[in-house]
Amino acid sequence: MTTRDELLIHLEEAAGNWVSCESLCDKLGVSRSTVLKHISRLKDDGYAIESVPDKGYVLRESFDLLVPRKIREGLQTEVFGKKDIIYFTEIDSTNLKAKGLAASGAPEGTIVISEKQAKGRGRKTRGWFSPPRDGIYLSLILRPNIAPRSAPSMTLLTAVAIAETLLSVPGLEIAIKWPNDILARGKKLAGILTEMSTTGERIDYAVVGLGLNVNTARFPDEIKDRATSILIETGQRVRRGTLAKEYLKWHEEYYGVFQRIGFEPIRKRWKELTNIMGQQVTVETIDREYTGEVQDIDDGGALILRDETGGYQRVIFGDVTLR
Ligand code: BTX
Repeated sequence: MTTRDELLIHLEEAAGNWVSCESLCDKLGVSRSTVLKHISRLKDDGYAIESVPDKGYVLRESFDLLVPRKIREGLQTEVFGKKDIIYFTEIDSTNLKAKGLAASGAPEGTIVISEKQAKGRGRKTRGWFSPPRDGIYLSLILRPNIAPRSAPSMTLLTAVAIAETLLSVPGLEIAIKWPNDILARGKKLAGILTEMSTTGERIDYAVVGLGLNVNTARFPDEIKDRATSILIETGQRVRRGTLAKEYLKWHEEYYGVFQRIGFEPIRKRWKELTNIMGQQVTVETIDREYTGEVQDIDDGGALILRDETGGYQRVIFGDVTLR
């Protein structure tokens, strides 16, 4: 963890009490000037830190952060988030970090979370707009005992977990869009990026990244017509920590169902939560375009389309547009 992040965590753990500069120097093993430099940068970045000579520093307690303590408090899971929670105020991409940790043996249930991403990633070479402290940028390490061909089901399972989480937000109407989006009034509220490493017929690890727009008030021009947030949809700010914990709970629950029973109950729930069943769609994949009516999703999470000739097409990956 960086000194800056450790410093913020110490302030947060003081739970609204003053922390002296000396105790921060001791805890972090750094000089007074280093502490002053980091405090000043954190303040510039919008962290609600007050400083008073003789007393030291205090982080306003109501400040909504995703620090490990806030995630652990009242977290209703057995494994997810119960082991390591790797926290950053700033990172390039939580998925990249999680992949590195998974490759060096981090256990299932480890999460990487950041207040901001400088290079948040979407699918292919796309980016994910990740402004500081407005959204949830969280990557979860999984080690599922499934064949790589069933990997898309991990994304669909995650979409169901996010949808269940969001159903509890008053005034929010959501739908799942195959394969990796959650929409509100047709705009993208959340996205999922599943990445994995395989050896032959085995998945070594999967990293499931969630980007959820919570309190984002504005989006860049290029995406403002297609993106939305809970704040924009409901007019209400929501505490990100509460949502992140709910999400981990739902995700672990469905992951358990998946391991005990299989994909079928998740497939059933997914179909209830999507708005694309029976719709005419175009799906753009890397090498071609499919058009047809959405008939189903299969037991591996692939989309089943019926084209104009009455033939069926199975699509594993792509971008869906409603026609
Ligand atoms: P995607 O490829 O389906 O969507 C990416 C597209 O969505 C972008 O090209 C842009 O048009 C639009 N977009 C970008 N940012 C946002 C946003 N904040 N809200 C709505 N639309 C947006 C979706 O990929 C998968 C995104 C996963 C993001 C998480 S965050 C934590 C983890 N770490 C990481 O680097 N990525 C994942």
